[in-house]
Amino acid sequence: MRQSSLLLPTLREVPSEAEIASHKLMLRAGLIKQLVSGVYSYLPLGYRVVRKVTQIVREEMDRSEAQEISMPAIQPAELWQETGRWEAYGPELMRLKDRHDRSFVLGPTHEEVVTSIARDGINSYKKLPINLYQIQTKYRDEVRPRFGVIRAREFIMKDAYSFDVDRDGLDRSYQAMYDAYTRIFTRCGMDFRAVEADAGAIGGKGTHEFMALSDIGEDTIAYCNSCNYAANLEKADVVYQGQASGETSETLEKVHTPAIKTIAQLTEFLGLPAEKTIKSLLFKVDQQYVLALIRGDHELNDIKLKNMFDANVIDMATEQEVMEVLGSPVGFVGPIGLQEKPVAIVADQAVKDMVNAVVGAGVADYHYKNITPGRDFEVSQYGDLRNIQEGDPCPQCGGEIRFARGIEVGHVFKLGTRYSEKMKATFLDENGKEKPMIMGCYGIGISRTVAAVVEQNHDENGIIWPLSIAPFHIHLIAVNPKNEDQLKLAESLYEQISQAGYEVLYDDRPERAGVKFKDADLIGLPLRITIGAKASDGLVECKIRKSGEMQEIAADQVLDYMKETLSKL
Ligand code: 9G3
Repeated sequence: MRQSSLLLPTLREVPSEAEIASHKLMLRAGLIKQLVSGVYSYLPLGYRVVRKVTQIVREEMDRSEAQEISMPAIQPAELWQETGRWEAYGPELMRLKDRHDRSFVLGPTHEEVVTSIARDGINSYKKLPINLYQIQTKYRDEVRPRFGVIRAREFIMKDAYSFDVDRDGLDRSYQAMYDAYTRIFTRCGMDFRAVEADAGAIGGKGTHEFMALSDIGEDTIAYCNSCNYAANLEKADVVYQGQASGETSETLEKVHTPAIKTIAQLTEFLGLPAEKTIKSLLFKVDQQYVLALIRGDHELNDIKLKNMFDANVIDMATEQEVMEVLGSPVGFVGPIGLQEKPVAIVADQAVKDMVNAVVGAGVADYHYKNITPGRDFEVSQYGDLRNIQEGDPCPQCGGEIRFARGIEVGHVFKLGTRYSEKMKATFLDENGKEKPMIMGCYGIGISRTVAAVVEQNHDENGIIWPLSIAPFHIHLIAVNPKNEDQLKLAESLYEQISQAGYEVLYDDRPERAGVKFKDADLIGLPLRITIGAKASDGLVECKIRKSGEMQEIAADQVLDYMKETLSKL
């Protein structure tokens, strides 16, 4: 491709809302162009990368014997009403009406559509298992799109759905997708981890997220420094290290703590460590109020609290609700004297061993000292309700837990019969008995994968594409196309390299050399071949973008050098 004809609007400056490297670089290198907030066009260079990622995904999905289909983005509301999701989702679900005033959604995902295809197309165990997948645009009206295509309102996803006769079959389908994802992200040159994740509203047991490691990742990964344990912080189990404190319970004492509201103020004021205090946090879990107690030096994990009640919705109570339900101002909430109140009291397992702790007294400006759970108040349920912390023991091997941040680029779920039951997608088993199909669903963010690879592969000058998904393999630069020797050698090399089957971007623009080199570093193709003043001696300069390594090569050695060098990238 001649760069003089390529639509490649590189930018020197980027809009201020571009905060992270990949967003800035994808705009500056002319890969994407924002239409409106959270909605992007992929320009030629960017779309070549999307196509490469898509091709890798397609190859590995086909290798796992999944069957590619294409489902509509426009989905009738009736389908979403069958599964109850029409009502369950709020403004994030993009809805529209057609000319007959009928309601539709723009598909954020395709469980309903694919289950309706399975329901109508499969009725015998002989046709199972089957895995249907598509690579298609999804629509989710994110409240705050950010980070470029990483959190966009329209994005490209590969979504796959497996259908099996039983749980063992689902486990096999799930493993096949898990292995395919491992191959896909490896081939994309990504540094990733598969982490245990919370099944969320989807329900079902067992789900993993594939995380691209990155400091700008929105998710926190808890991993073990000794074994292969890795889990999303939402999910990571805390090992209960119950040990009696050995202290004797002192007499309860009400202390005046004027305007002392936070744990920090409390520990300072009373000269006590945070692990001698208890936080009392009021939540609304579905329709009931729950007071969650947690040690002062721990963080409450609201996903674990939601799962303790198998609830759909969980929200922190407002200050007003705290006053209404508990009759206590925020900052002085405590578990004492709530027997008559409409609230369930639960606690993290670490609270069980506490003796002579400090809690809010339930009235402004007072706390209780020498609280002992079980003596001074009842807890209806103890459980693992806190976030794991760095240094905690690994739940798998007892090693030490460390944190990393990640960008979720893939997610594999065991759905079970959540959709097939609601939509009556059944099959007849070998005894002619009607059963719901057992489903799994599997997503990869194609556009998000491109951005994650850029996050992991760039320097101060620009992008450094892994060879496998680079928009072109070679950047061929004629320093001065007006010079006869340079032009002749450049044109002949362009011809030869293209003939040899490499993808070449040939910078034939009448620009200054400095501009060409800056653009080449920004665009980040793996190998740059420069035709300059030494063309008359038949010499060219080769630069490997990743290492910066430069070498002078005789023009007639270029093809051999390329074969050798590219195979090692
Ligand atoms: C919605 C909206 C947003 C959503 C969903 C539904 C996420 C929704 C979860 C999934 C699960 C899997 C198949 C591919 C892999 C992920 N955001 N999810 O269901 F209506 Cl507005 O999409 N789907």
